[in-house]
Amino acid sequence: MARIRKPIPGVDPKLLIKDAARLLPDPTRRLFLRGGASLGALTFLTGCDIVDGASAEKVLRRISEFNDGAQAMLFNPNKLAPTYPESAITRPFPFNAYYPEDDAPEVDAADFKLEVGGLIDNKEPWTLERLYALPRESQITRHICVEGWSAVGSWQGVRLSEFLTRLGADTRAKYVWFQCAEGYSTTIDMPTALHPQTQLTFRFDNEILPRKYGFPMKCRMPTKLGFKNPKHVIGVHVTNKDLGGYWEDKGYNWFSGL
Ligand SMILES: Nc1nc2c(c(=O)[nH]1)N[C@H]1C(S)=C(S)[C@@H](COP(=O)(O)O)O[C@H]1N2
Ligand SMILES: [Mo]
Repeated sequence: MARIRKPIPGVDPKLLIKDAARLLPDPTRRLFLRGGASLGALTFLTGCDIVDGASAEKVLRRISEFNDGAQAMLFNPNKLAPTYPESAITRPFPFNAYYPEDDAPEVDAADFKLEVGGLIDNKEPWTLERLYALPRESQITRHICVEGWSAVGSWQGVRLSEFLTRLGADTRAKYVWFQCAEGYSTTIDMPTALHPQTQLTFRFDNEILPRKYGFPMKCRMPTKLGFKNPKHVIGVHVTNKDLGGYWEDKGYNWFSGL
């Protein structure tokens, strides 16, 4: 998120968010403000990337067309995020991290083991071979970065809820914490962990997840902003304690739902 402070020509993000909130009908307005009112959330609501003054105006126009109720559902943890056709996939898909692409961690597949811990029955680490044998699903969804860009990608993996079942996880616990190879981390709420589109992802665009996109696995959740989608996952912990995360510890909105 190094680009977070990059100005968008002709756009004051604070004013845009304020104007958008004013145009939103209740209860969407309340949910928008409570959910951390961000450019990312506006992108998600309207499907427009905010890159200049013209696109910001388009966002406000779209927002003013909203009607009560329908959009409020976007903030509901049980609601599905929109899915897209293959033709909508953004190519090339952007890379983003708190470091340049060349510094993405190199994880050795042969001796990799996913550590699992916390409130679970089966604590045996998982080899990639075992993970790859899990039932697989595919999704084409929009990834939205809080910096104001978004992109549609294609991801394949196992539902996180299915994986948690295999672990014998206590799903009454509050959180799932993800630990990443290069020191990144994030904590998500259990309702998001159990959401049907939350995926432990091994493939991008039907190919083994490339290094830059998070080899050997990431957690994909289209109902959360990009920074809540950890790449290079090496550990999954079920916990009642909020263990924070790389950006959360720097003050980013914890929930960051859309
Ligand atoms: N391990 C790790 N995961 C991460 C990050 C990171 O720096 N390290 N950055 C996050 C942010 S801010 C974004 S927008 C997405 C970018 O994912 P992409 O490179 O597949 O576009 O990864 C998220 N997950
Ligand atoms: Mo991001």
